[in-house]
Amino acid sequence: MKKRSCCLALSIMLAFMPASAETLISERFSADPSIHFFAGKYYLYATNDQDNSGTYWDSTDWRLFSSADLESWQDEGSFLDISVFAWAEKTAKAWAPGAIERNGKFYFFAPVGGKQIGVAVSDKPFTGFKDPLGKALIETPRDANAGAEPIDPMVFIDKDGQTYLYFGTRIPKVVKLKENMQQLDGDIQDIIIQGFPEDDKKKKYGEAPYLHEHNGTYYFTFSTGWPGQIVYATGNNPMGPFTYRGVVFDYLPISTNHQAIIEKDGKSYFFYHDGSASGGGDHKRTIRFTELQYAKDGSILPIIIK
Ligand code: FUB
Repeated sequence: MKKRSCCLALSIMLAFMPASAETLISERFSADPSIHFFAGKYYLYATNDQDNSGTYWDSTDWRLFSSADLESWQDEGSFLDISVFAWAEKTAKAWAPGAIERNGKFYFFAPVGGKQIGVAVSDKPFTGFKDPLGKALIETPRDANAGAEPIDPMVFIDKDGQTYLYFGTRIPKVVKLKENMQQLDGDIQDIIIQGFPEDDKKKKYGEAPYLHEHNGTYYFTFSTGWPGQIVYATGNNPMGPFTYRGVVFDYLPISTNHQAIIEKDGKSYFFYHDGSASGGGDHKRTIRFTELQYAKDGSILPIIIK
């Protein structure tokens, strides 16, 4: 009875939610947004769908877009090729990346094929990235508890300076990084998410882990699978556990869903991809964003695109 009234309440709430306007970053096919504000400018790192075969996510380089104001966007080109990682297998694909700035250096975390994560570093956010390690930062089965498919790296630096690397398919993983951003600082741990609704078996972790902090609460967002909703869970520690809170962004008519959230000047933005552009689809996605809003109690208002 309780569950039914909860679902009814959600449906009514969704029906009256104002729809959000979206902004398309570029007509060029790209996906898996990783959005940052570096050195006075927004930088968006992406998977390069334009160059894939159209039948799989098989591009081998990453694309970069930039913007001074979130309104006008520049295509900075194919800024990094998977060959920067000399150890990458010949068949390795370049999937959803993550990036971060630390002590004036820019770090790019990249899934290399489905089994490894590499890190590249540069003095500039848009060029010059080199592999300082000469080997994978994370690799399965080399590293204990790296999981079957260590992809979709995302990096978060907490207020106390501690860095956390999130990644993983089907089981979300987290590991602390040392200050040099090139060494793990402890064991890779599974992230515990509690409180998934018992009446919705589709609500589970799939991929696209993302951590952000808002008003002292840690928000862990992710896709529930293939296809997936973007849902969120909250907690008071970046390592978790997190408690399921609800849906942020509903299923898309394509097999993947992948989000990134940035807060700037008191506003929050939700970046995502979809397959709705002309000629688009599962493997030809385009990146868009819209405003993300919170209710007074800190819950995220579900996003419905106009
Ligand atoms: O772009 C390839 C894969 O599709 C990403 O790694 C996943 O997050 C999904 O968006």
